[in-house]
Amino acid sequence: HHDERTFVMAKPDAVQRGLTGEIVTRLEERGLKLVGAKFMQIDQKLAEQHYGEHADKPFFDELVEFITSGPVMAMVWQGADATRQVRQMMGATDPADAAPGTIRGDYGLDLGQNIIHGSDHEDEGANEREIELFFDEDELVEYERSDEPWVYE
Ligand code: YYY
Ligand code: MG
Repeated sequence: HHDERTFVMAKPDAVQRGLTGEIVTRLEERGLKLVGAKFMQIDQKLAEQHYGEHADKPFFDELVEFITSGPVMAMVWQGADATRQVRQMMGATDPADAAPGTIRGDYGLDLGQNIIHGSDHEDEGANEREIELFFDEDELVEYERSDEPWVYE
């Protein structure tokens, strides 16, 4: 099925470095479909909710500080196996370990500023939980992209 949705975010470093468009372009060109987008500033509460799974980690405070430090582009992308496919395109969490050709591997050097967030495909339901945290259902758009018959058999 082609309708899996995943949550993606261009982080504050990506916005400041003018990489938002590049991230959108890569996902778009892959054939994934943009179904929601919000340019926004994340507040403390939303940051703590979004990264709740890391609340007891030593890097949590820095992570919250970073993600609230400037605007982000929050997005929902849809497509076959979208969550895992986006994770593959993102590359490893630490850009120093991310393969060239991945978004983090091409644009990042530092673990704390790694350009992009995508829902964890190994965490069942993380995609829908994160989408719900950032978007109301009526902010997501259903439509057919004209090239879908050329992307999917
Ligand atoms: O899902 P992903 O972003 O690839 O990594 P997570 O393990 O969920 O960590 C979230 C976020 O926290 C990561 O993108 C960078 C930051 N971080 C960190 O600053 N230091 C670590 N040792 C691990 C993660
Ligand atoms: Mg994660």
